[in-house]
Amino acid sequence: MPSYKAMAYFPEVSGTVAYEGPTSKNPLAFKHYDPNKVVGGKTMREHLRFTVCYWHTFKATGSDPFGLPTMVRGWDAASDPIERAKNTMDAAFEFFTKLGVEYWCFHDRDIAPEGTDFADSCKILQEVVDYAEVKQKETGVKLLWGTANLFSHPRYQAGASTNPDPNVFAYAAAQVKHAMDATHKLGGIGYTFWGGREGYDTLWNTRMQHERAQFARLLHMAVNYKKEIGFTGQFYIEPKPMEPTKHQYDSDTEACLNFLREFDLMDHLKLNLETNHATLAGHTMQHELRAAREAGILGSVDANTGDELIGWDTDQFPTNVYLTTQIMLEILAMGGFTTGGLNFDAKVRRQSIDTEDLFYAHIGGMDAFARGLEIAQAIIDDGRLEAVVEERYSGWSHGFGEKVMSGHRTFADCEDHVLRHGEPVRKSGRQERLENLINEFIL
Ligand code: XLS
Ligand code: NI
Ligand code: NI
Repeated sequence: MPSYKAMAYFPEVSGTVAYEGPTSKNPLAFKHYDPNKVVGGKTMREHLRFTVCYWHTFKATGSDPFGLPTMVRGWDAASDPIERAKNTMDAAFEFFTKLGVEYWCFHDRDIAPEGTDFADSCKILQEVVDYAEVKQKETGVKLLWGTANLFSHPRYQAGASTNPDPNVFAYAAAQVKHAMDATHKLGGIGYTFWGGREGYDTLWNTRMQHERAQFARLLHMAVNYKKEIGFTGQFYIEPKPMEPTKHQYDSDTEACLNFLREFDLMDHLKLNLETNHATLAGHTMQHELRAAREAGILGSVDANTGDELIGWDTDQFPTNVYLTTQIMLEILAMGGFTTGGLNFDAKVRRQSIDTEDLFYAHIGGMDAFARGLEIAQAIIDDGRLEAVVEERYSGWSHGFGEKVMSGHRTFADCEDHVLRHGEPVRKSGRQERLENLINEFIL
């Protein structure tokens, strides 16, 4: 990757964060992520497709519902909003390059401030996108996906595409049109729909099915517009059950599957799954990934984690190797990422106020995923886990089981089978043995 000369905002790293191996004590070095190391036939860089998100890493200020911003960033110093946006872009590309990641992603309103009216906002976005295009060319950093922020502005208080007012729907659609143009211009590999306010606060004022159908209309319009402009990137829905709404219509993988099938959108969207959203939905990330993968709609990952006790979307950096192993097992099982990647939709804590904390956070996440990848590949190469599962289901691949699954057996046939074979022989599920087997690779 070509090096990027500006080094104004992150003086703590002078070149690129280096791989120094597991014995290094340097907090600004990788201990496990060695981009060129080959694991299962591909380099770590090719497998993991690390992505830095714009909103948390460069726009988060440390404010929370109870407190003011804690972080003062050099790139926020200018008083002119467009100058500030360009300085932030400089800082972002300096960070991507120093960290050595190949991808980034953004919301339209992260990179460009809202103007005096819609046309003015579009003009500003255009100007910043042109600026980003130059930076991408200079550095070789690519856009994993773009998206539109359809949740921050007060106009979206009752939803964007799911708003009871068609005028708001129109505004949201027009904003998506321009966010798609921006993504297309920057060669985006994907485009994400996260329905922040596409849900309800109370059912007393809500027509749920009507709102779901409105959401589907917006997505169909997006599919049509994609063809119109020749954008070939992958569309994603990012499920989340709640927060800021009480209930979001894209609440989890299985709800999204139902929605996509109901509204004839299965061919057009995959899922971008986020760990903290999975846990908010009362699932594990492993469950969400598995359900999506087996339905053929696993696309990309927002790599973060929640707090076991806080219970909201704390968007923390992932450091748990059990989690990263589970994620990478599913990613390897789908044959690896094609359009997707591991996007750190994660923010440093409110007290982590220095720019160097942004490096520690990403380095930790990248190392945890590098180990997760190696462990997952070792589990696959070892084959014992798969052999146990294979054995467990072996009855379905021949004889009576095979005939049931191919639709050649009736209730009467089943009764006859029971009468001839008697009580089934119970077998252990071997959960503890398998948990120990996984630990063999992790410990
Ligand atoms: C919020 C979402 C958001 C999406 C992009 O919870 O994770 O950050 O990833 O709109
Ligand atoms: Ni996300
Ligand atoms: Ni989130």
